[in-house]
Amino acid sequence: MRIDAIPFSYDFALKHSALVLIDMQRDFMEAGGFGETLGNDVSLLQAIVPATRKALLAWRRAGGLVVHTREAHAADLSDCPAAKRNRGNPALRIGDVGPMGRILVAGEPGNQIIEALAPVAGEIVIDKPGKGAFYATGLHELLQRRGITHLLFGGVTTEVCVQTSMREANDRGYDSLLLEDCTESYFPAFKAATLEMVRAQGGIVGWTATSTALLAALDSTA
Ligand code: C5J
Repeated sequence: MRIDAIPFSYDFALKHSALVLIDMQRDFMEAGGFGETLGNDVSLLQAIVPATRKALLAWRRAGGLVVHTREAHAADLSDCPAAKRNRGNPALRIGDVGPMGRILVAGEPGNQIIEALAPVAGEIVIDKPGKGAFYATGLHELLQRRGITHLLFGGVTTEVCVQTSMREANDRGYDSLLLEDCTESYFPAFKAATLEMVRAQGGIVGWTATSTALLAALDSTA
């Protein structure tokens, strides 16, 4: 299959590819979660839900592998270094009790993926303690076992966990594409800059494309 992408077309075989949705969790997307405790306007992120859902449903229909990640810490915070927990001056820190349970702690209501994008049976869900999806998760080994070589990314936030995961993927040899309208930031300028950074210099990290271009590619082989 071929997607009309920047800086040039992105060729992939569905059976060697995965759609990776980064951290589409209530903690980042909804009021009362981690994103809001950091002072962000979380409503900005809601804009990508319809396009991301459409892409997810089309990818599922085509039979592609789906990976969801959650930024999630153990209840005892043994996987949350002080360098992470003590950053900034948030109203609530990781592990504190908020309106949706303990902030960024695995199993809490706020840590769940939003309903519109909830995983279904057979999809992979990775709990990650860091910003990158490959750090301390076993994701690379899992993808290797399945013969995955190409990753199509969406999720939040563009310049933090999405970009970190794409760079990790690039270092591990995956051809990676970022779906432009399926990723969002609390800072529009950071999203725009990240898209540019990913695809600059001949695609130094990877490709970007719209979800419409992905849907067209999937349709062309249906
Ligand atoms: C952040 C993320 N922004 N998922 N996490 O702390 O991007």
